[in-house]
Amino acid sequence: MNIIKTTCAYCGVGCGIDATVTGNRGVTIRGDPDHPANRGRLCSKGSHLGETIGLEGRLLHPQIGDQRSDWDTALNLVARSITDTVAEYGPDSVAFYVSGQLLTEDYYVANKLMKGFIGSGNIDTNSRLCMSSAVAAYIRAFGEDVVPCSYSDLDEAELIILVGSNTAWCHPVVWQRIEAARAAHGAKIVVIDPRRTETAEQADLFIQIAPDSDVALFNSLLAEMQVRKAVDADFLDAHATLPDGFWSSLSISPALAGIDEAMFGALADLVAAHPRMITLFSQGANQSVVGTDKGNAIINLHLGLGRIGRPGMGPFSITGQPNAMGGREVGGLASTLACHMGFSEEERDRAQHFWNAPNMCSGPGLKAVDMFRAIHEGKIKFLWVMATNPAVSMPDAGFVREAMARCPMVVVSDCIAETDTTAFAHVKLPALGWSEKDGTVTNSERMISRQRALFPPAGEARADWDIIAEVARRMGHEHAFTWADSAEVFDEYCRQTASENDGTRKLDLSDWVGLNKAGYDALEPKYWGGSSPFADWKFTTPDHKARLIAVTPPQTRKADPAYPFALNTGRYRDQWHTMTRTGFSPKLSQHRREPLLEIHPDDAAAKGIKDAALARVQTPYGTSLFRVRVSDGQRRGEIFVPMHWTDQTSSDGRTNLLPGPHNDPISGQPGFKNGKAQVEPFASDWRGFLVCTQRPALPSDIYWTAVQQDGGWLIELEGSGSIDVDALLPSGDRIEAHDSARGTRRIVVRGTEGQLNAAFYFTRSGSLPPRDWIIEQLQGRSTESASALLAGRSATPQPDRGPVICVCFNVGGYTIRDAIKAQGLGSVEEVGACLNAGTNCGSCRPAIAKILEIRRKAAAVAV
Ligand SMILES: Nc1nc2c(c(=O)[nH]1)N[C@H]1C(S)=C(S)[C@@H](COP(=O)(O)OP(=O)(O)OC[C@H]3O[C@@H](n4cnc5c(=O)[nH]c(N)nc54)[C@H](O)[C@@H]3O)O[C@H]1N2
Ligand SMILES: Nc1nc2c(c(=O)[nH]1)N[C@H]1C(S)=C(S)[C@@H](COP(=O)(O)OP(=O)(O)OC[C@H]3O[C@@H](n4cnc5c(=O)[nH]c(N)nc54)[C@H](O)[C@@H]3O)O[C@H]1N2
Ligand code: SF4
Ligand SMILES: [Mo]
Repeated sequence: MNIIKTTCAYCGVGCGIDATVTGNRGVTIRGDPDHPANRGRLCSKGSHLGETIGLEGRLLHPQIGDQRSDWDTALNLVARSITDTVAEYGPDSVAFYVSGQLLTEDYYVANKLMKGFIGSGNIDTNSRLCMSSAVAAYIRAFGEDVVPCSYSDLDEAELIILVGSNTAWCHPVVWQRIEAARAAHGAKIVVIDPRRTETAEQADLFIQIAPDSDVALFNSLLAEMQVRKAVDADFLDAHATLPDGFWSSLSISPALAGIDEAMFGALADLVAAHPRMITLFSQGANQSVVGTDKGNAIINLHLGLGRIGRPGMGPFSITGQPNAMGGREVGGLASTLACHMGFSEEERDRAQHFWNAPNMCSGPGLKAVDMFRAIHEGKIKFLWVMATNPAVSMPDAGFVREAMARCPMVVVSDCIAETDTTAFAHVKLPALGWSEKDGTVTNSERMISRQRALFPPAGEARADWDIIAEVARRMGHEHAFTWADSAEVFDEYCRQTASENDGTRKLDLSDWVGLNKAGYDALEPKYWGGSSPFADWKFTTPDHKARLIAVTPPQTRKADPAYPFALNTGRYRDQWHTMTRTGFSPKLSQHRREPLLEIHPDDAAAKGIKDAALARVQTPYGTSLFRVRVSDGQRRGEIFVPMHWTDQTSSDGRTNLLPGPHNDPISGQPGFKNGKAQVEPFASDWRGFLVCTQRPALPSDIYWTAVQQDGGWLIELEGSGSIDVDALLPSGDRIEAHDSARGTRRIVVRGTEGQLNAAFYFTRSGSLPPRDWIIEQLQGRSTESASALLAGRSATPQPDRGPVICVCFNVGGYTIRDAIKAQGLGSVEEVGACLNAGTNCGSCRPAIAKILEIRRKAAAVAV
């Protein structure tokens, strides 16, 4: 069998994959044992990539309006539209909104076209929403956007502090590496998060801080270290500069972070005792109106203790998307020019010479939130969206939709035909997806790896870089946009990083220059900047010293009685962003089937909100509906909802109608994690669900969510009054049961060969059957009797396995609980040996550990 080495489509861990093509769009996926980022491991999302690469839902040919078009017509239209818009309104009336899910080659070509040939800085990326605060913090501290660590530092660390990172869910393979460091040499794990996440549950110390109080906490830690005489004065003297009055600007004030002295003392003891300390930070730090300050407060602590540039230590911003870093390197942020250069005259001249550019931009462009505001105001008249779904993922998404609806020309390059964003496109361009595209990505630790094509293009899809280059040539830039393949684009990009560099920028890819196609195809994963780019303690500032930055905790927000809750948002373990790919995987859609509103029991009680009922969340920007999960993992006064559901997957569960456009004044990154909101119970008088092989059109006047399951769909329904069942059900042999006392109605529809086509369960006051068994009946020919199908339970009694914990082996929580009890299992390994659960990708290991813990506590109480 022919193994193709490639890199995972999803997160910034950047796991290597050994893919074996097994036929027409069939593939076996294994972790690449030789890839340094994962050494053979893959999480649930990576393991199930094979389920997401079918042609279902793909955009297969260019489209203009609702009509199928051909490439020539579509590309000419896009090129002419840009040229005409620039001619009439100037270069800044045109904008590209791109993505960390593009390859480096795509990004390079888009950036070159906008900044050197259209002549505007208006290219920004969804990485603005993702880690632009970390970028700004690194630049303030080091003079350049350089991540100073690599994953091997995690292997050597004695203390790993996770700030605003649900690592076990969002970077699972890094999490497994952290756990391995704990197993190998007792590394201590601290989690700092307002929510008790599955990551927090596994921590040695969990600091449940108040939202946005990280600056207060890290300042306090540094001040405390000074009191304890743990500051590294020699390092500071030789390698850092401090602003005047730096030390007196700090205070020890754990109360500001919402934690008590004892908790703070425990944290400070760990910090004092363990020089080999990594602070890994993610969206809880970045997505804040003080995100840049949070980054610098973390970096300050490391610099103050001299904990950087040595094995096992450093302030480590972990990136979200597979190529968020590539975008930062190429210059896909509106705030950088290219290849870690800014907009000084000298740097613009340098880029202009290198590109031989006719229309250099004069300065930075608009950052994402401002870009959509300018579209709304009519200042931007042409928008090209590539590999991102802003109608879902931007804050104040209602406004963003209005902006796109007003924009005279919206072009969207995507792999998927129907997304909430393609709904606004005048022109849709089909892009290659993962498994077809071919190029390079950079992961969180600056490691450049190849993504390789497994299959020929779907339909007429083309590579993003190729699409952009086609448009550029049609705008008259033939000479500057002609490459035979992605290898040539990569070579040009590497040459730009090296051009007039002379050691002024750490980002220097001279080593990769001159690779021919064969060399590029054979490229092995490799770091730029080495595994420790600041091992020499020479930073990219003029004096080569790092800078501590005075940062002060933000003012506490004034209480707003109309919106008394703090609104936090984030991710689920098995869904990726707007579900355009993971949503096709039945396995991945088992873990969370609906978007849940997590709320503290006291708040729920005060509001009259019941577990498993619906609740409405309202902010000054919009309203959404969620299923309630009462959870003591939330702090009082704070709620959490996931970002994933869209108009394609729910009637009202779209989260980003809620957050406002407030962003960090330095980085421009939105504060997605600390909005203000009101929560109210949502009254309904019936609830139901439908499992079906074909998804029907769903009405807009009831609550619904739709996820794919093996063999079909699961659609949850809730509302008031009546429901038009006939519109939801397919034709076929129909069996019905009613119970008017409970207002219960059940309908099963079978096909000509007895196969189950749909089953509908509805109740006004009774309960509904569990979902798993009936979903299983969708697969193949169910031998169950009509009465069993109507009951939603097998005629031969079967144990309820509970919610699926291990998606790889389909093991439910009750099965695990019962096995622990019956067989006295004491560890995740023993559960694995008994049930297989947790032995493949390992993403559910933290959940199994939690069940063990609950069982241990219950046993202790019983004794
Ligand atoms: N399963 C899955 N994995 C993913 C993704 C996905 O969509 N699904 N997306 C990828 C991408 S692009 C990204 S950016 C990463 C994101 O990865 P993470 O940053 O780990 O994920 P989030 O859930 O957005 O947020 C992390 C945590 O920040 C906490 N938080 C909120 N406010 C604060 C605060 O004020 N201080 C602190 N210290 N913490 C706070 C939240 O409660 C949350 O638990 O995940 C990547 N990996
Ligand atoms: N409330 C809230 N909102 C958030 C966040 C949060 O934590 N809370 N997190 C933010 C963060 S960190 C991020 S990164 C964003 C992510 O938000 P988005 O970028 O909007 O999310 P995706 O679903 O990943 O969208 C990627 C799109 O690109 C398409 N695509 C995939 N590969 C390719 C390709 O190769 N070429 C092209 N042309 N298209 C492709 C996919 O089909 C999909 O439509 O969301 C942000 N929004
Ligand atoms: S941790 Fe999971 S999603 Fe991230 S790169 Fe690895 S396999 Fe892919
Ligand atoms: Mo992200």
